[in-house]
Amino acid sequence: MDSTFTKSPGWLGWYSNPSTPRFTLPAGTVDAHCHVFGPGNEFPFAPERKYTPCDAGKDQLFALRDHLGVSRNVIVQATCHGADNSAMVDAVRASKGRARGVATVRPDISDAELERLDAAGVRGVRFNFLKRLVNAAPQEELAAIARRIAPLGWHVVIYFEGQDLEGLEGFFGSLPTPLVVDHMGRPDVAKPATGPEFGRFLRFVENNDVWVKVSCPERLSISGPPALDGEPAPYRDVMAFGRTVVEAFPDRVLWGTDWPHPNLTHHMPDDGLLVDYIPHVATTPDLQHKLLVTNPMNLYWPGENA
Ligand code: 0GY
Repeated sequence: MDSTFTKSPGWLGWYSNPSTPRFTLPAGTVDAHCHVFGPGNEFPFAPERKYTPCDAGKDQLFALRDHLGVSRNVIVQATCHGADNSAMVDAVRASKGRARGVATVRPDISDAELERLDAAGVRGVRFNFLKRLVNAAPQEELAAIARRIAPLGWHVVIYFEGQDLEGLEGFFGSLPTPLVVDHMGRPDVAKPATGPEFGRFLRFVENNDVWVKVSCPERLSISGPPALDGEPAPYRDVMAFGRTVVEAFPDRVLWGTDWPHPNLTHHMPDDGLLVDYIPHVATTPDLQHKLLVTNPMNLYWPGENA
């Protein structure tokens, strides 16, 4: 049952009956980008939120994890919860070591609270540059947060759109932590993966301590997930971007579902199909293992066996 909150008009709920993937995920696979929403009557959405989602709690996330054959999750604080990390932390704790978290924090957060988040399993903070999701925070404020979290060995997750990289890359390069880019920096897939805009992104990754999530084909795609001749051809206009990144930076790529897929307006992806997309961008067992297991383990569970 949904909480007492009223969902944003046109809100699409997550796919309730995902297919069983044809692609078998390697043992130890990490879904390195997903969220929890509420449930709102237990973990209220933040007053400053830009959207009100459906409920999508930890039990539903863990059921999807098990259905897809995923072992672990990285749960990224969603903007609808602002800087109240309670729902995310509750889910990470409930996972019994099978999830890590990425938080949203304000610069006045206490050392004790940072330590509490660290002990719970948080390993990063997210800086969001999408105006439809957050009011822009001053860069000095973000830099101050990065300086606070660097000694904990955390990283900064950055979410921006492709055309904005030019204005932001100097700031990103000045941050003292590793960076993790959401959704390949949101390229405009109407432009070629070999073109100058994506070229700038690839140079940025090459020249900095950057990891890249080759996630969200469903969000970036213009063609969508049509079935051709009865065969799924998942998000083919995004494939060249993902494959380019995986092949150029095989040791610094991550994959995630982005469940429960906030703010999609045209279609809600079948999460099983998102798994079937993976071998189109990571085309060999070796690349798949790095993308799905080795790399996220190195970043989020260093020293642990998958
Ligand atoms: C994503 C993408 C989006 C939303 C959020 O925290 C969020 O609200 O991340 C988006 O609307 O593009 O990564 O889930």
